[in-house]
Amino acid sequence: MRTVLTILLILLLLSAPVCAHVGSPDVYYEGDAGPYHLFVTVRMPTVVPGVAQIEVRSASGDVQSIQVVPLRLTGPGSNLPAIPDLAQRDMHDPEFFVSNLWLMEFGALQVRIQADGAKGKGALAVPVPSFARQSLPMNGFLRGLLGFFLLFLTVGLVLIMGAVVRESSVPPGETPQRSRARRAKIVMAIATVVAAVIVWGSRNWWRAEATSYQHNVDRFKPPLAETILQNGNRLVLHAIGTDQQWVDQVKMEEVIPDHGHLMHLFLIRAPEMDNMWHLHPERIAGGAFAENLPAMPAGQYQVFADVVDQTGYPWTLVGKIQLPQINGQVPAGDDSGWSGAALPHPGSDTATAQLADGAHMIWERSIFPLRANVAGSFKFRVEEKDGAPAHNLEPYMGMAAHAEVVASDLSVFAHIHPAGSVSMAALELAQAGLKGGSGGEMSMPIMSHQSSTAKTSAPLPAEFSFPYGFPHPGDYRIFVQVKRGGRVETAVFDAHVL
Ligand SMILES: [Cu+2]
Repeated sequence: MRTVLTILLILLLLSAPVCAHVGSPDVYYEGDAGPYHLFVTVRMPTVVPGVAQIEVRSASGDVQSIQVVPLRLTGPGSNLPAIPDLAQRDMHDPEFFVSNLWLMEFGALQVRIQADGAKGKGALAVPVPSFARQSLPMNGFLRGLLGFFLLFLTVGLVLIMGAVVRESSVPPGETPQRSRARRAKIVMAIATVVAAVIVWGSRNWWRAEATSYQHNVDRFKPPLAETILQNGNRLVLHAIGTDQQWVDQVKMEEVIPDHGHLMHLFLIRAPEMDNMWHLHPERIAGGAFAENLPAMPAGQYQVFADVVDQTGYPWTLVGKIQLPQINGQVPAGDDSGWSGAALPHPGSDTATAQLADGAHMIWERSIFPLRANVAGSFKFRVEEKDGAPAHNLEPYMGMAAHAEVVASDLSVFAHIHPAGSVSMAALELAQAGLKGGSGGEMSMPIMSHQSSTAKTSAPLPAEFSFPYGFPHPGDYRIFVQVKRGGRVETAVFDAHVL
């Protein structure tokens, strides 16, 4: 029996399709667990419950052991971690630790990581949005095999019942009495009906399970951003949930601020991607969001709107809008925009982008070519016109830089930061939980929400990096945004990923 189960399990695993892409599910994070600087990658399972792979790389050589445990980010259970798992240390690469964790639940989870080594203990928590990307289809062979077993067991049950009634009390060598044979037929008829009812009930149970699972898959798909233009330049955005449970649970009235704003709205002219706006609409009555658009050219725009719900789950609302030429203001405050060259032909890679005043941003690419699903630290450097490191970088919405990674076919949109692909609001919740929980110091990746008042602080280094991995091969455009001399500037890079 165990071998059959093993075969079934292997078949189930093999039947998982390689990937159907919805965004960028894996989580990349870089931060401090007490005295240890760690790079964390959480490879998310395709289905939930499923096994996530946690990869931890230590920047220094003094981490002896890594322990990991998943738990809810907020609400019941969020401060009651189970006994953590010890991650495996790589034999050939002692700074690299791997662990496989079962994620049992949908929604906002976190993975707590405890590092132990020469400098004592340290902990960090990585928020993880847990969702299933699809229902796994059953392959034909497994279907046939299970069908065969179903028939075999059902027919076997009926025949055995008949044989028991007919022959169990017949001495060896004698034929069963006719009355027993008749009774056996009746019992077999009853057994057939009972077996049919059980099979029918099981089929309904299976279907109900499959439907409720599919419902969970649909519930976590990106919700729709319905946008309308009013009075010539006012954009009003409504979140449209197609799933009733989503509508009941995720309330736009209750979304929490993420690096200083309730919503980060990105408008990208598609398919050219020659215009990109990063705006911050205000919430208005009824859970809608609205903002007066800046001056922008007419065209078809792709809408990506980032919000974080009250449980700490990050949602990207997705939509489209056809806009006429907008005669608005220049973007102000934390709002920013970029206009430039359209997407180049597929396969293009760029490593230098122009900024204002002859300055430029350089992508210090050490890896050629870029490969999908490989975690890396993408380093960027800002240089003045004369090549000297820029000395006037300041925090933009509390961080050294923001980047938006967009696949040329719009199948991927990721808003990332030097701390990684995690939502900053969710990260703050995870940190708060860590402080109230088992302890461990953590550095604060957000310097300050009051980016506009940060002018008095010392300038930021001219170099910064983003931990990230592209989710699938293809062409990507990366918008890297920094604040320099009081002005938000956007550098645009194109990347071809194998
Ligand atoms: Cu950002």
